[in-house]
Amino acid sequence: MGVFSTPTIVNSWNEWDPLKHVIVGVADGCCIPPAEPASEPKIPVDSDMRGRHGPRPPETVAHANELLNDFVRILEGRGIRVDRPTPIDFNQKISTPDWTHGTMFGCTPPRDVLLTLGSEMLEATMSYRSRWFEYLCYRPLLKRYCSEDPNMRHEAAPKPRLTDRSYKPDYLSENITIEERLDMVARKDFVTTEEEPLFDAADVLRFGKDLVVQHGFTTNLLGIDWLKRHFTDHRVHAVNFPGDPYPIHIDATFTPLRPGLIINNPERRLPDQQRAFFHRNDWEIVDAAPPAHNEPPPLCYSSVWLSMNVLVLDQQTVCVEETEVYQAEQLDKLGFEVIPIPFREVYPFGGALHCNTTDVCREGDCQDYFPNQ
Ligand code: DAV
Repeated sequence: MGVFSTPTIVNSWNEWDPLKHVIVGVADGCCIPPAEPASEPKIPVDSDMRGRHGPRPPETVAHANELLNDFVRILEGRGIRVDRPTPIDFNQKISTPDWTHGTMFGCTPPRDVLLTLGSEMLEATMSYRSRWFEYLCYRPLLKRYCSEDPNMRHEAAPKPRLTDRSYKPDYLSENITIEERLDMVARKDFVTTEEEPLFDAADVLRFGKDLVVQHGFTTNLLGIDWLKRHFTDHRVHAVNFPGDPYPIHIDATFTPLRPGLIINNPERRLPDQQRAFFHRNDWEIVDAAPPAHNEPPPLCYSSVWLSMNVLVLDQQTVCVEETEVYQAEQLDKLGFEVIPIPFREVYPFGGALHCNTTDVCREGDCQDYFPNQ
């Protein structure tokens, strides 16, 4: 697998320059982990996942893998090199000195774990206990990139302890109505505390010199502060989206498509004050088209807004889930060639096309898209 003529160069500064090399997840052995403080508020009370944990049904794993493999072939057909992580046995108990947890999760969404910026690939702290060891699945690739690209920087953010002090004890979904939760989220009252830096890589969007980071359930202010201190040549901007009752990962909420153009989930609008920063730099923020489905597929954590979790291949070309016809139509009108990708049955494994990939290399260098700070 992989296009062998593509040499290993780790280089990616944004979400839209021509994609050359990418990691695509693998569904093998993916589990529904037991409940934990961080995941509890995200799983709706009436979800089919409540009270259920352990390996996902094998036929769903096989189907997800087929769709992932088909997606890989489409990317390779366009000359993009694709690498895959190495799954470990996720259906085993894990522990640290502070806690034990019944199972891990999987390695389908590399975007959540790894943040590529320039020649650096950074392992995020993560914020779920079930995902604490997920980085191990990517170590074989990171080791290889490091040996093949002398400029590659393999970094890891400080592993968090994730004791009960990292989560608010009273944040259980049964006790909180959706209205109360929306009010809490608008006040930036999230499930995670400020005990220690926490971030998932999928809360970070890369705009060259500027990084836009969602403050929410999976990334706290100390996590954003850590990113600021780490990426000293960059400007880090915290954003939040009050309409999202479960703000986990920015990539079904705010999707940059090319310089100057972002689609924003109309149910999770960026507040006016934060919008001003984009507007004074000539960025247009348009409402994303509605999802084609009223509900997510069975056993899925994510919302129907995975419709906007698209993978931009270059400034004219974008991969969209094939049933998301309204999103495809909007992107077509915005001037993109839309590549339809059958992927809905992968959603339960941790997301759509952006989640299930992470950049290794895009053409281009670090540019300043926000001269008016
Ligand atoms: O809308 O449920 C999903 C993002 C997954 N990386 C949502 C967010």
